[in-house]
Amino acid sequence: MSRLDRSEVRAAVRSAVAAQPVTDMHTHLYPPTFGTPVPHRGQPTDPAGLMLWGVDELVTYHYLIAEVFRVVPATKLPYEQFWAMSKSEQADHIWKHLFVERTPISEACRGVVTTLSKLGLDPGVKHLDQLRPWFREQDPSGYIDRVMELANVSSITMTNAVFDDNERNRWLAGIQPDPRFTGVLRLDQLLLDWPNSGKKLADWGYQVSPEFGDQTVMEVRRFLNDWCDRVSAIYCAVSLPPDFHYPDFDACDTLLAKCVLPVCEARDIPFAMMIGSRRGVNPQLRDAADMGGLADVQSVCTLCREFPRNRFFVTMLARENQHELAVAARKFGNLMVFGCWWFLNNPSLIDEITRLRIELLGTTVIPQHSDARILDQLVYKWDHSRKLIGTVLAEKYEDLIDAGWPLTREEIDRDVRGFLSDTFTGFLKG
Ligand code: RAT
Ligand code: ZN
Repeated sequence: MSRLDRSEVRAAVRSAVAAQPVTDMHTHLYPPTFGTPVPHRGQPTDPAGLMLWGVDELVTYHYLIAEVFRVVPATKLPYEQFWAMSKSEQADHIWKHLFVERTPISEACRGVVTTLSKLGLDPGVKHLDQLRPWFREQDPSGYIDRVMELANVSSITMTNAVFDDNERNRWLAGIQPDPRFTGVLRLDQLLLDWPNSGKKLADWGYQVSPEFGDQTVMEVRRFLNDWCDRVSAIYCAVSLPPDFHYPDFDACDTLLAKCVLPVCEARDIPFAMMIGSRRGVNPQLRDAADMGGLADVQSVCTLCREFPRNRFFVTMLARENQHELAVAARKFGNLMVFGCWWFLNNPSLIDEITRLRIELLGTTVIPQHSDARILDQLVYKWDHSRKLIGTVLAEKYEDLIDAGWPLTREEIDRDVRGFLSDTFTGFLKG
């Protein structure tokens, strides 16, 4: 055991954080078996394919679509005109306005710069045509390996939206598992729109009716089990609006209490709740339409208390919820707080939230997930987050040494392994 001098801490943390492979617990990424719309090597593309990668996808990330409409507002370029452009035209428009005519200083813009640089490309080009040929040469599966190596990510967790026909039909047609990816059953529509999701279940051959009799409960459970099996779900998940309350005595409650949580318990898998997304504030922006709002932490406490045999992953979108949520996790061993979600995935907030969580929860937290939608984003999301987590950790260790603790390199390695991988995989196991 090598006891560290205070002056060695920063370098030791930096190298431990860089060396530790990440198990990324929440992304929207898919393997090539789900098809890709991205042109490569003269191969046929799949226009509705789900594997997104490459420079045009990177630059048209919905975070950047929102940003370009700030500088070229819809009064100058109507939404319909933007959506009628091809993917490359949209990317050219965004590149021109956010990267050439302005400094790409926002976090989402900087992410593109980091990614291109780390791929060995020049982020300073005036036109994306200078970068496109390089991406067209990549083979999608080989490119996944390359990106995972560069980002030092060892496992990618998908978000499998089973109510999306495009995705559902691909599963039904048979998908060969890709060992680099794990599945998660995402249940937004089931829980938040029972009138329509119930109809869909009925169409798919499950004997459900609008009033929740025993048969409906058993059939919804059968549906959940069928799909957990099909996607090999390592957990089930939902994103919920800020006004989600439990109990609220609505269909969502019944589905949670009688179907989803009992199925998760029986399968011994956690249930993830991502709370605070206010959907469609400006629907014209499509995927970029949503914002956040303050959520109710007490509802999470109620669920953790009333379902002690379930395990819950929880993240919230409002900065103002973070302290109460971390305190709630002190009260419930079956609650695991994770990630700086979406609008919180910004350096100043990651720094603040990671500090707060470590101070309240020690090592029992999962500081980050990537939420990548485009494969290449793994590179910047993890590069930026690793540095921030490392800075906070190093300071906490220095404080601990000042307090008299004989810190060792092995302890740092163990903690970093927990933060970036083992706390997540350990919570999955129960
Ligand atoms: O972060 C995002 O890209 C959002 O659009 C959402 O996908 C969010 O992360 C979610 O999982 O609902
Ligand atoms: Zn997400």
